Amino acid sequence: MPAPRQVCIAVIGVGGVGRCFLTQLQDLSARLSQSRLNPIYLSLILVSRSSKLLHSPSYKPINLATWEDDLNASTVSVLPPSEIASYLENAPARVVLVDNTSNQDVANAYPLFLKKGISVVTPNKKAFSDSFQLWKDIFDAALNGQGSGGYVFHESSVGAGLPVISTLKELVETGDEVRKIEGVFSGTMSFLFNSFMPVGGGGGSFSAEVKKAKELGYTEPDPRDDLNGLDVARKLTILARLAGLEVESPTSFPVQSLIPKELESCSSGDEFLARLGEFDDDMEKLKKEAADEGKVVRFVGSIDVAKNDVKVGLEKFDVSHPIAALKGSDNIISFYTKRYGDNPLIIQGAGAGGEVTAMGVTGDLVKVIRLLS
Ligand SMILES: NC(=O)c1ccc[n+]([C@@H]2O[C@H](COP(=O)([O-])OP(=O)(O)OC[C@H]3O[C@@H](n4cnc5c(N)ncnc54)[C@H](OP(=O)(O)O)[C@@H]3O)[C@@H](O)[C@H]2O)c1
Ligand SMILES: *[C@@H]1O[C@H](CO)[C@@H](O)[C@H](O)[C@H]1NC(C)=O
Ligand SMILES: CC(=O)N[C@H]1CO[C@H](CO)[C@@H](O)[C@@H]1O
Repeated sequence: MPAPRQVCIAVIGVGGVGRCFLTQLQDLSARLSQSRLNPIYLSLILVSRSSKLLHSPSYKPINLATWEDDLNASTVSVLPPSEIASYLENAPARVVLVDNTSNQDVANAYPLFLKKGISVVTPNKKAFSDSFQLWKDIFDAALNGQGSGGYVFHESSVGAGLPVISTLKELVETGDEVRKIEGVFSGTMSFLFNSFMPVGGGGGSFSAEVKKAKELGYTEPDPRDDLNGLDVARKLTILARLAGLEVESPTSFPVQSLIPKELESCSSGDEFLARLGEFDDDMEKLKKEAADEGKVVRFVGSIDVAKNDVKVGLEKFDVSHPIAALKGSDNIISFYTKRYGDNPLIIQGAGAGGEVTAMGVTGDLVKVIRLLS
């Protein structure tokens, strides 16, 4: 009978996603340890937020039921990624690091973690959408790349828990020819345009819809962080690279910003919102133009693989197109491939939210545990 196996978990970032993940980890840990044939024991050995860190020099497991109080009571301040890597490297079992931050420094350290045999699972887009060199360094170090280190998975970095990345990888690995990827990749932009120009008419002015989206909590604290298109550009960068294109960075292809030039220098998000109405005429004109053609306006990203063409911005879609029929803040991603022909493979559903994003992370963790066993 094989000895019971142990896997150590470290979690950096305990916001919406991290919190949901730790709840899911409690269930997963109980289920895996109760397997009669093949029990696996998970121990949480490090938890960190931006100001504090909880760990134990003897690798004593952190209690999953009281981690929050224990973290708050900790007097250890946050450690640089290199020191976290040294601590994890000497753990008594294989380690999986869950990065639930949107921090670039943590992302830059992935090659270091991986080389030390530490696996990484994360919803953080930064590592995979920064320079092409960082992308190469990560997959040159990873065991599921060219290297011999830990495994790396990042399903939730595009479309939250939706199986976007795993589907694209499977299409590529099984030899299908991916020709075009197109979709709505931002919950915020989805909500905004589904309200601004619903199929069948209606919808308020653009500035009013942005204010409404902010009040409902669908935007970043400063809505310009959504309207500049960079979040969508990062997701497109990841998918284009997985489809085989060497995209240099999320700013190396055309990205349409919805921030009027004159408002780029506003000193605050509130000042920006107060003045956005001055530019409603431009968006109204676009809306009318689309309506006259029997179309709606949506904020989309697309990748034409053969033409090596990646772009993000506003486009018009016939009211019968699946992108036009999207509801709420849902995402939709269409894969046009040789096998699927004229009818693309379409993935649609919630593309944001703590529970579904954490599901993608937990799913990645299950994959890594299976590979390590
Ligand atoms: N929420 C979603 O629907 C969703 C969907 C897809 C992908 N994502 C991605 O998931 C990630 C997390 O998103 P979020 O909304 O949860 O972000 P968030 O609310 O900003 O939470 C970030 C967490 O990371 C911690 N943190 C930041 N820098 C750190 C550092 N250097 N060391 C240790 N901890 C650090 C923060 O600490 P404090 O607690 O001290 O502030 C916080 O706990 C992001 O990369 C995001 O893009 C989110
Ligand atoms: C822990 O600290 C955070 C941030 O300071 C706070 O938001 C949270 O409510 C605290 N949690 C507990 C259980 O005390
Ligand atoms: C992906 C993820 O886990 N994101 C969460 C990380 O933690 C912060 C809070 O500190 C949440 O707001 C995020 O949703």
